[in-house]
Amino acid sequence: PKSTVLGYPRIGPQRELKRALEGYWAGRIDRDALAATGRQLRAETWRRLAELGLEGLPSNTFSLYDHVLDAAVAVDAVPDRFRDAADPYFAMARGTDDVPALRMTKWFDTNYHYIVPEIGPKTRFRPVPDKMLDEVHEARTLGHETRPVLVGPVTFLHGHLGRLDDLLDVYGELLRSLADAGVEWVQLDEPVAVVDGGAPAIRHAYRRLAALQRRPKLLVASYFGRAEDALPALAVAPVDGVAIDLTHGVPENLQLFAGRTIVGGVVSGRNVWRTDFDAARALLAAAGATSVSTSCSLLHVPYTLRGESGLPDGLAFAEEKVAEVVALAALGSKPGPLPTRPLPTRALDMDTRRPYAERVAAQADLGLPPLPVTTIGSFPQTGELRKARTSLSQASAGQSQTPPGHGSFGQAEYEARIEAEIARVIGEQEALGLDVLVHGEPERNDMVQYFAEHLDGFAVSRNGWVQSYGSRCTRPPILHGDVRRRGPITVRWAKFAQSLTARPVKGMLTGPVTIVAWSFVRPDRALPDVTLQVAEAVREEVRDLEAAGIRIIQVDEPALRELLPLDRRRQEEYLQWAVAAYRRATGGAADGTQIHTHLCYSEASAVLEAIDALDADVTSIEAARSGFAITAFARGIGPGVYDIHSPRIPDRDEIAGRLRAALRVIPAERLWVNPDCGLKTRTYDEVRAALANVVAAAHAARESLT
Ligand code: THG
Ligand code: ZN
Repeated sequence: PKSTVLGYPRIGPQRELKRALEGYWAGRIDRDALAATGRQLRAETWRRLAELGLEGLPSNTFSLYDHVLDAAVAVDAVPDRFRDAADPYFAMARGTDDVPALRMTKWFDTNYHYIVPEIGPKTRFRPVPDKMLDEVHEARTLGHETRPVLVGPVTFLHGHLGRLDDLLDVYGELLRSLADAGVEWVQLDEPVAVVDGGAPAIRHAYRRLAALQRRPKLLVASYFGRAEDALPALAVAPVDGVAIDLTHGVPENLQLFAGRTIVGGVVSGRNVWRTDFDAARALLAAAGATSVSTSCSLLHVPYTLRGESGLPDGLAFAEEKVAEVVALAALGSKPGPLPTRPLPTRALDMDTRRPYAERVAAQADLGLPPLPVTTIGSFPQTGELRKARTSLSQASAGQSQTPPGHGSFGQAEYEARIEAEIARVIGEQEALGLDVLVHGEPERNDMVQYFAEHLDGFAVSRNGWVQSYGSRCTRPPILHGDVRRRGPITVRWAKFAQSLTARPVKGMLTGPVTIVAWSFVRPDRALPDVTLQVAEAVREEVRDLEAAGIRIIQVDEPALRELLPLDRRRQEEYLQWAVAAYRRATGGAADGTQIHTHLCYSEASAVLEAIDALDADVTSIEAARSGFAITAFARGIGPGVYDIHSPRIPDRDEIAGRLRAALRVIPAERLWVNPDCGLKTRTYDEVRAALANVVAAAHAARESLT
């Protein structure tokens, strides 16, 4: 069979695109220089894929910010308010001083975030094939024929299906332009095919597109699950091929495509582990695959293992996965037993704390005022701190470029700097008049990676960056063994922070589900098992924080929604073990210890009951979209009073208005006052001004209570 991949990373092996983007946004380089970086990255990607022996090279998988935003541009779904901006593309992605950005949300169940196209009854679609055509010609100049990749119309519209026919007119014109340019195949990505209920729209869309007179061959790609329900709908349309994610098993009705191209996605684009070739060949045989591919785009994995050391055996990043695809294509398929997923080996028992009312009584001596004001945990990370951390990790890895005393330094000096920063953050919060303080997390690079670095069973890469959104990346840890806590992780800093103030300092931990969700888990491990192991480590940390005198402990689960299976039939089972893991982590806390949790980006409505079942004493959440849904909880609630994702400073009256609205539905004794997320991506000037207004609004609201 032939070999291909559904997509490739684009941030650059050394994050060249990140640097260029941030340089352009800061005015250090111009649009042409940014475009040149993009061109170099595309050329290098095609060169490397061809060199590795891959046959079907994709194009239009590069993006300056996001491929869904690119699709919006390709159909001219640009809201009028952005058209006059100096750079409409980045105005939509990031906003300007005058216009807020388009909404951003998670791409299915991944840690990638896309820009949500704004589509209304008046949106006028128009074909703008320029970027796709430019990439096709650019590749051709370099000697490569490519298969352009575009988000499919049904996935693109997600929820605005009333506009499907208008959009299909424009997709038809885009396809005609590609055919005119001599493109043989085009790939339309329809991950929505794995979500229930998409089948009728898919049937309609692909009947129309496949019936076009002048078009390239159509390859429809579904991924992130089993497309069982959508396959019959696709099969009735004469599309030329399907790409199927076989890492979720072989759909029984795939034989509907016999005689057409079937691209078998057997090399996982979602983890960093080598493929089991015997299992992959059995899947290819069972699927009747005519080509070998990755399960989804390789966007979700780092570039290469070259340059890494100290990682466990058995890994494959994007380049190594391409080599696997090529090797599997050469070997062909072979009937054999199909792989099965491991089942959890532990029985689930649900930790139960004493009833909330009894905990409230035991926590009364915290002496909190009504409407207590707090923050979510992180404070701005200054450039100096980042440099100090890099410098320390280089020194400790023995590869510092400079001798001690010349820019790099040792553990003691690093710790002194962190303590100085904590003292500053505590001082700021006391001056502002916050009620529950935080230490600000200056010692943490990332809320998941930091814990992974302090737990056995995890490995962290040196350069394994994965794009999270725009120029922002994370380095997901690799969970390869049994998880165990080597010793206290956060206690030293929490205790130091608490020693500086009479007000309570909140201990800050990342929850077990989030640590697992944002790591690459070895595929032969059952997720519930590893998550419970992480929960055990968090539980030990909770116990040690309590012993050190910390009375309020926040255990965040921003990724609770993310691991929710797209397949509805498997959701209940997931929520059971996810909640059990959280309660294992927090259920050992004394009645007098106040447990907080925080969730962000989560479309909370889908997991509302589970959030309630976490049984935290206080839950803070992004309010704009989901905050008021949690008013049903009979415990403490902190609906975010302003959006930290924007540099805009909320004024006092605006916050006071939100508090009045909250007080209409939440009893005063259960309402908390906080921003809607951590402050690490903001500046100190912004944070000081915003929090001063938050405190003023809370004080005014407090007075109105009496
Ligand atoms: N950590 C992890 N995953 C996440 C988040 C996180 N997923 C969801 C959400 N938060 C994504 N948001 C961000 C926000 C900021 C950054 C990354 C993801 C960020 N990254 C630094 C950068 O790209 O410059 C690098 C940070 C580092 O040194 O590790 O600022 O918070 N795991
Ligand atoms: Zn958040």
